[in-house]
Amino acid sequence: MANKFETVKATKDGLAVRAELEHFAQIGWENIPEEDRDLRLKWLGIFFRPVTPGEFMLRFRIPHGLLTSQQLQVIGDIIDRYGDRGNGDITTRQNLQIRGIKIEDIPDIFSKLESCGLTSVQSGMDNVRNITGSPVAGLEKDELIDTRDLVQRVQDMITNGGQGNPEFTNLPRKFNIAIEGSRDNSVHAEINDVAFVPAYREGILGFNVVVGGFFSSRRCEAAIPLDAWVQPDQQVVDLCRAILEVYRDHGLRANRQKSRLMWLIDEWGVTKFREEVAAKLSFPLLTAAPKDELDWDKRDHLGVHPQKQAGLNYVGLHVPVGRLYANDFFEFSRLAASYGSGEVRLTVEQNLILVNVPDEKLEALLAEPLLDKFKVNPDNLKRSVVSCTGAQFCKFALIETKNRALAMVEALEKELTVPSPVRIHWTGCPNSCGQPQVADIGLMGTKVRKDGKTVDGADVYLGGKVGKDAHLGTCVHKSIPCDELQPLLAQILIEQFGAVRR
Ligand code: SRM
Ligand code: SF4
Repeated sequence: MANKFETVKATKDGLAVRAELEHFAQIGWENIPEEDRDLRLKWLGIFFRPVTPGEFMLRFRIPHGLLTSQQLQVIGDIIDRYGDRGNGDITTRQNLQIRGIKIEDIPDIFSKLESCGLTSVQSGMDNVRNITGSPVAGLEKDELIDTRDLVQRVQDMITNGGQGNPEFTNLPRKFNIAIEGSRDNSVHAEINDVAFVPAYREGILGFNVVVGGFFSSRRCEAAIPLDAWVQPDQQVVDLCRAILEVYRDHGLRANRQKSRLMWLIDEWGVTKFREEVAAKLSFPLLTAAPKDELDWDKRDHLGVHPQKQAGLNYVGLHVPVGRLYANDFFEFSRLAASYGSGEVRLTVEQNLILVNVPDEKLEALLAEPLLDKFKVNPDNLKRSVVSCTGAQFCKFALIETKNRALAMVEALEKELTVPSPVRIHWTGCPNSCGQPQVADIGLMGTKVRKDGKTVDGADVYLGGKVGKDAHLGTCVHKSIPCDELQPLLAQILIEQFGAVRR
């Protein structure tokens, strides 16, 4: 028996609402048929927010997290019209979401986005999410493969160059792809449905492929080897297409809790899955290289770093919990254009990197007032805090996250000196958008009974390892009331991360 979402998709493809946008803009959000408003609009990246009805969220696709100064200006202009209600978040998939959006403005917004090469198509529901890559691709001398072009080509295949592609708008569930070209696993390959990691096979540099990684409230799994190696060219695009076709045509659809790719791999076994995928390719799918080249620990890319291009630098700026306002977009746009090459990069840690800054402009850049807010060298706890959206805008949230995450690290920093960065990830519910399982300390929102009342609480995850030999952390403390978290976190920081009391 098909679940509700399958029926919605079978009745009318999600992309079909594009033809109705002008009409929706005229009738207003209250009068849009519910299935279109709450579900199908997500195929265009337009998310109805029950927490702020009438103020939609727009989720872009920013492949590889690459943005231009012009695009930042356009995004700032879009949210500026909503005053205090407009803001933007850098997401844990190196992407941007903006808020406050009125449905009547969507036709105008979409034409503005198109004019600067941005799209939000197929960014929600049963589609492939933003495709991630190393945020310093093309900039560092130790890079193995510059994946920027590949990521764009995979996105173009999936979205038909941003125009929308009905071939891949009815997957059984969401789908995550990452292509790593660096040595530090900056993309968290292990938590993607498909990830490409650099590997030499018989002296040729290409990618080993891992499949089936995902988080959900029901189950969390790290990706497993497909036992496949591909060249860093059209083979990557073709393999993504083949995997998506197999998943689309054979993925499990009856139970939405069991429809991510790993459930199909479980049912078939990875050998059969591989055979079905290989059968769709026009080239022989080679077995994996014996080892991959992920041999660094993960970096946070904050601070000033010389690029491989002599005399140029990238400058990583810390964006507390990824939150930006219109003026921040304008300012980043200005800094990127006047100090760099007009390009910025987003990271899965929800930060932003200015690139191609000449040595002689560094001093003036570092003296810019904006860098008081977005620091190049924040304290060790603050610099590594990541948070999902939480209760401010997300109806699934069991707790507020972003403000709480910042307040907590500020309180802990007053209490402790921490010798090196500790990655603390907050997520407002078991959907795990804030990836607590990859953190040094992960906090997952929950509700807890305390003194006869229901209060905000968190489950505490420890042991997540990222970069080389990545593995997922596990829940070690359950249902801690949020007002009891600070002493517990302080104790963990002292015992496991070398913190000392001030
Ligand atoms: Fe997520 C659903 C926000 C990354 C697992 N996620 C949602 C929704 C759309 C729910 C909703 O409609 O309210 C959230 C939107 C709230 C809002 O208003 O912002 C939401 N997810 C986010 C973001 C914005 C968190 C952030 O603050 O950075 C991230 C956007 C990524 C992007 O740019 O596309 C985000 N979500 C993730 C990740 C992390 C990742 O991809 O590395 C995960 C876990 C990895 C995974 O998917 O395997 C994740 N989100 C989920 C799930 C659980 C999926 C499942 O298979 O059950 C849901 C719920 C669902 O899909 O039914 C969900
Ligand atoms: Fe919302 Fe839960 Fe995802 Fe946080 S983890 S954004 S609360 S769905």
